[in-house]
Amino acid sequence: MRVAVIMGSDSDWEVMQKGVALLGEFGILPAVTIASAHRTPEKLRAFVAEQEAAGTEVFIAGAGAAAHLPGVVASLTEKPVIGVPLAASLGGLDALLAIVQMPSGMPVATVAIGGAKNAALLAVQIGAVHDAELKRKFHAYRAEQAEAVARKDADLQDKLAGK
Ligand code: RP5
Repeated sequence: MRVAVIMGSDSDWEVMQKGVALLGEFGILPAVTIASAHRTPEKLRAFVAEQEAAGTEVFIAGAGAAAHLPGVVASLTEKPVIGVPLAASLGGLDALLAIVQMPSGMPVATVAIGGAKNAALLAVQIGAVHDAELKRKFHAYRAEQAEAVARKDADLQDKLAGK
C-alpha cells in the first residue's frame, strides 16, 4: 500500500520516525516530507497532489503547537488523514486540541500525543481491509503482542511466587 507521511518541521522527525520505522516492518516504504501548512503552503499543496496522483491511500500528518497541518491536508485530499499531535509546546495539548477539533464533515483520525506508532498501525489496518498480505501481517503483529503480554505475566507470576 502507499502511505505518505508529512511533518511540519524537522523537529518533528524524532517522533515521526518511529511510525516510519513501523510501517517499514510491514513492508511499506512511505513517501516522507517536511511541509508546513503555515511556512510552505504551496509545497504542501503540491506534495499532496503528487501523492494523490501516485495512488497514496492514507496520509499521516504530524505537527506541534498550532498544528493546522493535518486539517489542511484533509482539506486537500479525499483520502483518510491520520493526525499525530506532537509535544512542541504545552506538552502537546495545544496540538491535540487543534488536530482533533475538526469541523463537522472534515474528519482527521487523531491519535495520542506523540502517537506515531499507532498512526502507522491505523494506516496498516486501513490497507489491510483490501490487501490480504497486509491483513496477514497485521494479524501476526497482534498475535505477537498478545504473546508478549502472556510472557510478561508468566514472569510476574514467577516473581510473585518467589521463583
Ligand atoms: C509546528 O511547529 C511543527 O510541526 C513543529 O512541531 C512546531 C515547531 O516547529 P519548529 O519551530 O521546531 O520548526 O509547525
